[in-house]
Amino acid sequence: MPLKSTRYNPAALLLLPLAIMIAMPAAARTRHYYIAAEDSTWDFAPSGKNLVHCPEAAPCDIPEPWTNSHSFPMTRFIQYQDAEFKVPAPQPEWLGVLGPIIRAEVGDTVKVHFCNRTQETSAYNMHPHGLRYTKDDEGAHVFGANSGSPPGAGAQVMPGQCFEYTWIADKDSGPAPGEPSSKIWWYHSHIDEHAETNKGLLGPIIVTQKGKARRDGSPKDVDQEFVTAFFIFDKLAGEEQGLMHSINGYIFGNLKGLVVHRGQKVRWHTLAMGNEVDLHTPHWHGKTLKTGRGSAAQRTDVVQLLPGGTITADMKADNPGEWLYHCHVADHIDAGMYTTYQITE
Ligand SMILES: [Cu+2]
Repeated sequence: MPLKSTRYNPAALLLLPLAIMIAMPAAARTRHYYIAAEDSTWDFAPSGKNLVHCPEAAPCDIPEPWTNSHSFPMTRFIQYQDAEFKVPAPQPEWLGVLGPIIRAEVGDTVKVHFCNRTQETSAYNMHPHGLRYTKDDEGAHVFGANSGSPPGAGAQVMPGQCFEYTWIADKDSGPAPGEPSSKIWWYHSHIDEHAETNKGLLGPIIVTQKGKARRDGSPKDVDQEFVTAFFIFDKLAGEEQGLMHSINGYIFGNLKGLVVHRGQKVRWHTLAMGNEVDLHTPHWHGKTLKTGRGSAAQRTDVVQLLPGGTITADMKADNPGEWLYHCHVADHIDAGMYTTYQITE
């Protein structure tokens, strides 16, 4: 019986590199971000209106004491597309006052080129939650109480100066097995932490599970991710008319752009920051959501946040309409901590 030919097929050989590329997880990347701290003015209600709830007849002005008290000086993290910090990077409308979303897939390195471009005399820095860093890249001005060690090199970035932070998205930065495929963390300035976050120096980091990320770092199994931060900014030393009960820096429905299409899988990352009054309970009308995966999954339409905390929940957007999205704490509703999201046909 003749032996079967074992000659190789040249065409198959040509396809081999492609097959290997498809089978292999994407190589770890180094992702560069150019971010500056800058002075700005922020309007928590640019329309001047309550765009969601109008118990009296129109015009639906922002109620007192905030009617004419919703625009204040802020300091914010602004992202640029280039190393010269000339071209600002576009940012989704719904991200509001927050700094840019810093993304990584587990295994990636994040390099943040940070410049303090404020006109003030204060130093600022960038401190990440969740990612791995050395002391120099901690971005926090603290001495070691036990060893007496000094703050790291990136602890103070004076106006006019820059620092390059190197942060690693290692396995422990990514989602655990019972969590969704991407995970949210805070970053913020950390010298006079409360004063600086209250000025607006805060933003999100999203880490996607290894092998589950698109090229831009977003999770492949989700159509749209939203980040919503619940934070009562105190702009007038505790006076009521300076307490901005905001979602991403907007009050009374002025947060716009939370729009998805019917059938999309939507991931909501919720965060809180602030003081003991910043216990928030984001509540979605119109749809329930799922936190966790597999046996850790729970169905809910309200999540519980404390300062510094984060919770991620997934929604199947199959109920078209425009739905209320608000903090469920009674005082916070009165102060305008709400907006709407929309599921289009
Ligand atoms: Cu609240």
